[in-house]
Amino acid sequence: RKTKGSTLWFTGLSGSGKSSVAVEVERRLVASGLPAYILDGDNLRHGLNAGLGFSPEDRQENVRRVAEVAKLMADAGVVAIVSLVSPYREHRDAARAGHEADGLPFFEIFMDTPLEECEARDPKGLYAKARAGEIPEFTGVSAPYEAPQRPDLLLRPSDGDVDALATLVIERMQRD
Ligand code: GGZ
Repeated sequence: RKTKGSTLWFTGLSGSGKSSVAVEVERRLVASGLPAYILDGDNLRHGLNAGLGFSPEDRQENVRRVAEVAKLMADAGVVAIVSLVSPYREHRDAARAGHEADGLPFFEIFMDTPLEECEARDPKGLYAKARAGEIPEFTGVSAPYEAPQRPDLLLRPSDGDVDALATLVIERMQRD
């Protein structure tokens, strides 16, 4: 393989901080001359994944499509930075297996922010709506989140602010 692309796969609850860290990692990689691009679940659901809901089947298809796009980007030499709740272990493992089959580096990064903290932050008011029964199958409230058992990197709020977490991600990436 001639390129130096790879996939950084952020998984975690809504409001766990995946996107904030992803944005900072993207900014630093691009500043250092490495092409990087964020694939964010919430954004992609307006375009590529419009029409998909939050049933287990639709989430599987969501994760599958994003994994395929990430593979294409990594193959083209880009660092694909995926930010998806991706709550099912089986679906994330399939994303990893697809990358490994093509010889593309894949890092599973678990934003291990406790539900209570995500819910206290509730930046979009989604947890309040979910608790009120207005959003069915909401991850952490009425749908499962299966935590990674062996993530390539585990990030907790106690590890620091967005800058500190981005540093840990880039260090982990450069270690391989
Ligand atoms: C989880 C939901 C749901 C339900 C809407 N469950 O904080 P956000 O708003 O921006 O991130 C969440 C996003 C999750 O989409 P993903 O494509 O990442 O999910 S998955 O990987 O599971 O397919 C949240 C919003 O969409 N959202 N309804 N029911 N998150």
